[in-house]
Amino acid sequence: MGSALITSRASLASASPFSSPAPERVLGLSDSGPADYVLRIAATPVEIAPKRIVSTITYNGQFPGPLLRFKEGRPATVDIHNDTDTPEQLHWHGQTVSTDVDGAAEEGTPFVPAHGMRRITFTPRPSGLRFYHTHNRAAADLHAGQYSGQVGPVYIESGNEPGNYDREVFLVLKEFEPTFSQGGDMAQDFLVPAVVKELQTSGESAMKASLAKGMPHGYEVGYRYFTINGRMLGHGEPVRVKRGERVLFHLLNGSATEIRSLALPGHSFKVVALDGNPVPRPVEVPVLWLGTAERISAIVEMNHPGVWIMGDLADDDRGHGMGIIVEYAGSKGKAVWAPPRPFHWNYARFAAAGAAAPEPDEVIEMTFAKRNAAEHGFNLWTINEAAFPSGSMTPAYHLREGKRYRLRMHNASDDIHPIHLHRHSFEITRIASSRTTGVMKDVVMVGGYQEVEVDFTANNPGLTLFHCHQQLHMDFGFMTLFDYV
Ligand SMILES: [Cu+2]
Repeated sequence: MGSALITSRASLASASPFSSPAPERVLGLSDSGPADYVLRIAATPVEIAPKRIVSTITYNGQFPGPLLRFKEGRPATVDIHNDTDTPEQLHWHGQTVSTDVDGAAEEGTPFVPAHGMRRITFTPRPSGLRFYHTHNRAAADLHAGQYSGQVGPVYIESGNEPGNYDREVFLVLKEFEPTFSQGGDMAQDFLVPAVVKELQTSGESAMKASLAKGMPHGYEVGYRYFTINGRMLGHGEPVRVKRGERVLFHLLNGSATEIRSLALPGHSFKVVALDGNPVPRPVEVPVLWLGTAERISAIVEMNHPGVWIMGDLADDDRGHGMGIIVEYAGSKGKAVWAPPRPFHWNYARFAAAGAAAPEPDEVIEMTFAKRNAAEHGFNLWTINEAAFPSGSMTPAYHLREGKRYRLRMHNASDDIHPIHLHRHSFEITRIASSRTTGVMKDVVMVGGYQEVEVDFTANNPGLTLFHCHQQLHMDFGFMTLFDYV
């Protein structure tokens, strides 16, 4: 089941024995009728390769969870059943829903009780590639939260889909069997180098002081198995293509902690949407990079026949499964990998040329910092010196409805942080020293010792969670709450 590529609407309805009737049959407006979708959270085995079976918590007994298609603006009802012993939160990532539905305890969303259920009704928006995942805190429990298999794609149709393509392929990237290590993570340098000296000095001196006191490096998470659509490289159905076909890949990084890359030898990706939102300038790139929870929709013109590995640039991760075979009709043989030319990832490539974003009503300065191994061996993360208190949930920032806010983010650590804002989309307005406009997202990677600015309009009242999407970071302080006055 987990190996099936979800490529058509017809396969969706039959994807799981637990699937509800097709959306056409119900409007989702009544409390008593059948739901548009039924999701069931339970511990299940997932076969990631022949005879290699992992145990994890999934949606509807499959990994990834079923693709849910909605129509933008048309109310939908979803029944969420929880067959586990742990109360759960199901977060509708990237949608502008209410706090009651969003799926974050910090915003006050009720839990789906253990061995219980919740019915929710909401109006799906905005259109494009979204997803759903658990929003539970995992802390030191590597079976909980996003370390589990609770991830599934959402596509919200607007009738105005970007790009010109022959068919769609949804791919969910995900690792299994996490373990802790204490070696310190290797810095990744795929972003445009734009280090701010003061941030680097402050981050490096804090780390040096900690190590000088005899502290070890804080825990990091590594994985044993790597999969695309729940199958290790070479063990799932290949993406079967024909010469001349234009395939629209919808990619989702469903990792708890990892940044992923993807290349397809001899081909390039024309990026048409980031986090589900059409980009002003769809340009071709040789590599895609996705921070935790980021999505990319990209068209590949199939003009280089063969049997290829579409895989992660990291040999070790690809060697342990992070890839999928792309096979042309009529081609045979062993799948081939070749690394792409060196390339820096920069959201600004896809931005509108020459325009400037409107000035915000208010600028909010945020500095991110790491306290090495400060919390029982885990790194503690702070925003403006404050770690999010898991006990109390006092909002740190107060917004006025209708105003435009600019978050000026300064990263005083060497880690890349995929920063996420709930229930709103934001516009990237500055990366390092370059102003940008028109790129709308809900997650943005802020590079080590780098600066990024994003603007958003306060147009969805209620508590709004802001956090790093790296599970280990969000669980240990890297969160804050906005509220509306
Ligand atoms: Cu982070």
